[in-house]
Amino acid sequence: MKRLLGPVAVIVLAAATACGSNGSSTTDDETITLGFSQVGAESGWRTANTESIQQAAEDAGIDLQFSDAQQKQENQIQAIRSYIQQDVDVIAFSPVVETGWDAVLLEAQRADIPVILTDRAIDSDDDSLYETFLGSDFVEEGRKAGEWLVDNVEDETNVVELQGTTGAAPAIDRNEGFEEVIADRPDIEIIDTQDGDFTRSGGKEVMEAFLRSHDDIDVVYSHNDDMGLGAIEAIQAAGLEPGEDIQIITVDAVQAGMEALAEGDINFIVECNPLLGDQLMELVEQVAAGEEVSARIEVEETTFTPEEAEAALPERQY
Ligand code: GZL
Repeated sequence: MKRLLGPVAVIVLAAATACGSNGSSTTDDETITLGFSQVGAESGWRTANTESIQQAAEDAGIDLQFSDAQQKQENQIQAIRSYIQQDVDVIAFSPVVETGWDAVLLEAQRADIPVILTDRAIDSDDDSLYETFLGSDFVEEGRKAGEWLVDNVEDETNVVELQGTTGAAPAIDRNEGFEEVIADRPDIEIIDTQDGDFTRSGGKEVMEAFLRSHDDIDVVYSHNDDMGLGAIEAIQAAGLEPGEDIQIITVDAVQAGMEALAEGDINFIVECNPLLGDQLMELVEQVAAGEEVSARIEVEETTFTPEEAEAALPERQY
């Protein structure tokens, strides 16, 4: 279905497809086709995000063309170009890094295909290249992590930071928010920081290197649960007690992270909500109908202590 322009759009029919979504269906011309380029499958958060998007597309009767970029920008650019070729109604994607998108988004604009950013943002001077951003405030997530640390340590504290993928919005912003808060505490110092690529194996390798380089680590600040879980393996292999000898703060609050938090291997988790599917499909329908949408839509999220994780686990959706 091509995008209805302006007031002409009276009723947008989200007709049921002949069978499931993900492009396997033969669809009538009233069905909206969404081209979605996902970052990859690097973490528990990403898996939950993908499942949310796929389920929501099916529920909304939207024909979803889905691609996994395996955390490579060139794969996302290629996927977006293929959606332009297919002349989909809407393109949505989670940009693996913040920069390098203007050219391909200009191609989508020239093809009159609206673009929605989900999860991660881009750094561009031209905000006409996309209709809206749906996701979290990563700087605020970093501040929440810093606030817990400031409230829970009294004296000299050495922090090592497991950063997410270099150039990714959550990595840049979670570092910014955390540093903003600890700046007021000269006794809290980040003694080392390195990219663990948001993966469990990356977190383990970087933590092993940190432990070889430093014998005075007090706290790990990990930009996601998966790298934090890898750090736990490295800390245990070094004969140290995670959560005790070395405290751990992470971001996401996926199932495995929350279980480690409840067990005391992690001390505090800042939630980053991956369940964007339903809101994304509502935006897709509005944008396909030519309706105006807010430029930025942020999702609700909270924080967890071990006790709160224990209580929340039975009801968690991811
Ligand atoms: C955050 C998302 C990040 C998660 C990681 O919205 O982009 O990417 O925090 C994931 O787990 O890999």
